[in-house]
Amino acid sequence: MYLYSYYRSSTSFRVRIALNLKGLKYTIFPINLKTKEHQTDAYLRVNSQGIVPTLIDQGHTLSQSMAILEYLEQKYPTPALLPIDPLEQASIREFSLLVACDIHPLNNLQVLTYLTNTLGIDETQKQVWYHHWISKGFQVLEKKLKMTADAYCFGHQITFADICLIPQVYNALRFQVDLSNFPMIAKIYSHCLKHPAIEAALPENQPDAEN
Ligand SMILES: N[C@@H](CCC(=O)N[C@@H](CS)C(=O)NCC(=O)O)C(=O)O
Repeated sequence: MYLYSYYRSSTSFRVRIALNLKGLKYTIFPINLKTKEHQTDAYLRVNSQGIVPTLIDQGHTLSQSMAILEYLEQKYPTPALLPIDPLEQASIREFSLLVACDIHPLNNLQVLTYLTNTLGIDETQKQVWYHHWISKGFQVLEKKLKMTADAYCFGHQITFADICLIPQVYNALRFQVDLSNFPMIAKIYSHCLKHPAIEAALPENQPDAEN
C-alpha cells in the first residue's frame, strides 16, 4: 500500500492512524503542501482534486479520508474501528463527520490561504476565524463526550471518532487553542497520544517532518 501524505495534514494523519491500528504496511510518498507539490501536474494525475491523502491499495486509487477509513474497515476488518451495533456506528459516524465536515474544512489550508491572500484578512483576523470555528465545534464535541467517553471517545475501544478527533486537536494546539474549557477532549487526547499506533502517526514522526 502507498499513502500520499503530508506530515502536518490532519486528514493524512487520520489515515495513518487507521493503517497503523490495523497493522497494515504502507510506504509514504510525501507531498509537500508548503511548496504546492499537491498542485503539480504529476500529483494531479494521482489526485485530480489536488489534496492529500491518497491511498493506493492493490492498484486502486482512493481519496477522501473518510471514504478511505470506511474502505479499510470493510476490507481489513480486524481490529474493528466501528462497533457492530448500527445505532452505535451511527453515533460514532455522527461524531466523526462533525469533525470531518463541520470543523476541519473551515480551517483547512486552502480556506485560510484564501482568507489571507484573496480576501486580504490579516494574521490576527485569521486567528480569530480559526479559534471561532474550533471553539464552536469543540463545545459540541465536549458535550457529546460527556455522554459517551471513557478512555476513548466511545468507551474503551478506539474508533473512527478518536481517529478524527486526535488530528483536529493536534492542529488546534498548533494554533494555540486553550483546551482548559474542553476537559474531556484534553483527557482523551493525552490518553490517545500514548497509543503506539497514534504515536507512530504523529506529524513529527513522519519521514517528511520538518524541524
Ligand atoms: N475532505 C478531504 C479533505 C482533504 C484535505 O483538506 N486535505 C488538505 C490537507 S489536511 C489538503 O490537501 N489541502 C491542500 C490545500 O489546502 O491546498 C478528506 O477528508 O480527505
